[in-house]
Amino acid sequence: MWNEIDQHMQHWIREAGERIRDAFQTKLKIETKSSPSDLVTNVDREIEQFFIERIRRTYPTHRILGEEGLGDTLEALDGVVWIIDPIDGTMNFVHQQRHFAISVGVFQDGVGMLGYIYDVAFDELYYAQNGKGAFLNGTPLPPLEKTTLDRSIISLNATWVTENRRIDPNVLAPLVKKARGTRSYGSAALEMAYIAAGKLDAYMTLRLSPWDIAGGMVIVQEVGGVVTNLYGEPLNMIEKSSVFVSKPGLHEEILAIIQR
Ligand code: 2AM
Ligand code: CA
Ligand code: CA
Ligand code: CA
Repeated sequence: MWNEIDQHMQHWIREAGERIRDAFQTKLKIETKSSPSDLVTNVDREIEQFFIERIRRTYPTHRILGEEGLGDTLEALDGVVWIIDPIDGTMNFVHQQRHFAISVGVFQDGVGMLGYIYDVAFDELYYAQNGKGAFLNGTPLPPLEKTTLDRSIISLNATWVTENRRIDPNVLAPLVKKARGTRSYGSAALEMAYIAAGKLDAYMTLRLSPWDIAGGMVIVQEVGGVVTNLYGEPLNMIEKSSVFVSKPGLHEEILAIIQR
């Protein structure tokens, strides 16, 4: 069953990517949601609808959780649930026409079975099937090796090291100081894909929704990366949470610093 779903999805996600690239030739309708930095466009909604139509036609018993709310309202994760972020990194999509991704995770009874992150501008499809490995455009991604903070690039949003209402900047400062470098890409999905591919070593953020991380979780775990909240606890795919994704070894080292 998972191989069959994967075959459909490989086609659907590339077709959706083509539609997004075509949309660059049109005028985007841009709106704000919860704040001036929280953007949504007509393309976000159209791409979510694109997946929903195909999933419903092919798998009428499956349920769908999508960021733009065109799917189902879910209270639990029983059965097969598709968790979809049609465009992760909408601000990058609007301002930069790159560094955004389609992110999809397929879960069964709360367990991640398939994960997809499609970097549309670069035509790079990261995907994984639980127990079968992770791939980038068909090439297997090797297992992640242990590393240490002083050899690591960590990804975090600069807002968290300024005064804010979620975390004491003094907690993160020693981390930023000790790391080899820091980055911020503005797409949680791509940041997780980069960890799976070994391009980043850790990623942390204070409040994300299931659709931001569902695809990435399957892909990262498949190569031996660790995905928890900032307290080191497992994530569930039904509520918002902080997120901390890292190579093995480094995960323990960073947790020890931020929990000090
Ligand atoms: P989005 O583009 O799908 O909304 C940006 O740093 C990352 O945080 C993106 O993955 C973005 O996903 C996510 N994000 C979650 N909530 C957000 C919000 N309220 N405003 C902007 N980005 C948000
Ligand atoms: Ca959004
Ligand atoms: Ca998102
Ligand atoms: Ca989105």
